[in-house]
Amino acid sequence: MPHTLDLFADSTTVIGNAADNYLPCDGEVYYYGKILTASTAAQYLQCLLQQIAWQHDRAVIYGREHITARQVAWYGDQAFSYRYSGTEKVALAWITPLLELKQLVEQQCQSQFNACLLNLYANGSQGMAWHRDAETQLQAGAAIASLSLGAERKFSFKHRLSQQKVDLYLENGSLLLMAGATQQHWLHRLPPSQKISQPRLSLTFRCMRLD
Ligand SMILES: O=C(O)CCC(=O)C(=O)O
Ligand SMILES: [Mn+2]
Repeated sequence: MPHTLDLFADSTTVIGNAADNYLPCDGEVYYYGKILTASTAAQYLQCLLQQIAWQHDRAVIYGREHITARQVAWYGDQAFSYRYSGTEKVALAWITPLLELKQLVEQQCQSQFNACLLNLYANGSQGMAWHRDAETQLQAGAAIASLSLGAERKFSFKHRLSQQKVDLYLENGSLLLMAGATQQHWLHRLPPSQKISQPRLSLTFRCMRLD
């Protein structure tokens, strides 16, 4: 039996508040803060470390294949194929803890998602370079919600034209929503930090096109 944490029965969630748009123009980024208590976040972190089918990612950069230090996993409503950075993944079927977290995230940000890309960074030496999530297989303009578990990490945005930067910190158990024209106009990254020795896991809930 998969281990499940009954989120809604024991009031372990916190209602976030995402009043402010962190971006000054050309997109919308809402930070809800912590939507899970520390103990619920810790339980989900342990549960997902064990139950997710983690794999090192392959990326083709300037024609050469690299194996990324971080590990990833791809789940969805159906066997969605997702191609990015020269690699292709086929979505696995949801497992119970992921569906619980999806339900919570959907409730918080009043949006529906049909897939989730998970990233696991073993420590601060691992991160993600500047990029945007604008693949044609994603529903154009659909929001992406990112739930963070584990070590707090800096997250940065950079405007593609003006190069203006916006930084924020993603706390353990927190939710971030990227919406509107964000992916069109802004890049984002998870910068490395040698000071961080603990793991962090992100669940990025997405909307794949159905055609
Ligand atoms: O780990 C994060 O918070 C960022 C992940 C991300 O940008 C992505 O999966 O596209
Ligand atoms: Mn991204």
